Amino acid sequence: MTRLTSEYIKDVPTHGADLDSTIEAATGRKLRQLALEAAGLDDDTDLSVFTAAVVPITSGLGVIGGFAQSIDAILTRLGIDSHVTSDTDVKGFSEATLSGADLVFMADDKMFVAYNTRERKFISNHYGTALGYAYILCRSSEGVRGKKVLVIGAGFVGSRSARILRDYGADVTITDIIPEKADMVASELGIRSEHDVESAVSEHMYILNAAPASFPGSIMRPGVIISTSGVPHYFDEEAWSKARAIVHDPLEIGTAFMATCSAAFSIRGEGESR
Ligand code: PYL
Repeated sequence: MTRLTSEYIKDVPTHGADLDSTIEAATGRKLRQLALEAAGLDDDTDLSVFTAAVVPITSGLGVIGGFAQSIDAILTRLGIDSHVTSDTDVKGFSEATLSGADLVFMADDKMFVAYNTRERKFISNHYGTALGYAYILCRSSEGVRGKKVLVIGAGFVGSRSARILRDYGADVTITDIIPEKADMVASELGIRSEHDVESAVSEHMYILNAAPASFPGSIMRPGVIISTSGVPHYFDEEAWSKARAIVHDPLEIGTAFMATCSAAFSIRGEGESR
């Protein structure tokens, strides 16, 4: 997992409308609606009944400037009553729980979770990101059932995305710069693996990129749809002109799907941590 930087997330608190217009152009829906749908919740679900606390965590490489504030802005955009705790780490977590927060968001260098204090279950950013980018790809292509879909990256997010897309009925191929990783996930999920990344990109119209990859537009097919969580993130001019949609953001999509899936534990009364 690539560690974000303050520079990379500096626009998150204010870029909501821009991100929504990109997502709406690709899927016909805004982010909040997609995140509710994917969590099995009605479009008119009132998330303002949930309070959330975001706890800055100083362990490891420490706090990322603006990270907690970005999460807070994303949750507020969803309609959740959110705040950043005044303390960090364990003291911050105790402040969150004593304040009665329903959802606690916190991230160290290894994991970012949304913990539902009512149900004692959590949703990881790996899962929220995998679900978010897979669902956006699915909605961007009027469904992926029976369609050839390429997943680039066989790490936490890529392997979970591949499973979700397979379960949506897609004909999934997975690839990774370490071929053995792709082979292992392919064998576990009963999907295909491809060792030649460039050849795989040139053969697919639907791509979920979960790696810090950047591939030239010259190998892409016109009209390709790319749902890409990978950071760093770069596509050349030819890629932008050829693609029907390239959906990316460094933090908001994964966080929004974490939030609705975590709230769904309380609303639907079912589901397990993941
Ligand atoms: C959750 C992001 C998505 C991509 N990479 C992940 C990352 O950068 N993780 C590290 C997050 C550290 C946050 C820091 C703070 O400000 O609380 N502990």
